[in-house]
Amino acid sequence: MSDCIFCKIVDGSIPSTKVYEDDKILAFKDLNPQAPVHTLIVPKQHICCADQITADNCEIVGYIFSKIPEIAKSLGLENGYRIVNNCGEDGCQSVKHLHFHLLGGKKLAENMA
Ligand code: D5M
Repeated sequence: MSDCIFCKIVDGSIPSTKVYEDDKILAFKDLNPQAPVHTLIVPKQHICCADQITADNCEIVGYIFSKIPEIAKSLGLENGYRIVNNCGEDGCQSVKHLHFHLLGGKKLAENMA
């Protein structure tokens, strides 16, 4: 999508600090980190949000989760981490391209809401 900033990060027209990339997904450092390690993991294909995951496009979600242990290990998150997805208005999703926050590097707060 031409006006999507994460599509632009995927195509390289907006710079990012990449931590993992393959033909299907990209992981890069969040611009506004909420923890010592804060990485975003996105599918290269544009899916707007978790609410738009269907039987036809859900394979990429399993693929992302299959790569998270490797990405987490590369970031030194041996002691655990949190994966967060914000969806839609009430979920405070600010970038309308499906992404998973990978947070860690400290004991995270218990309160999720
Ligand atoms: O999270 C969207 C996240 O995306 C938020 O934590 C900031 C981050 N962000 C926004 N623009 C950039 C760029 N250009 N590089 C890296 N990180 C970025 P949400 O779940 O939608 O609230």
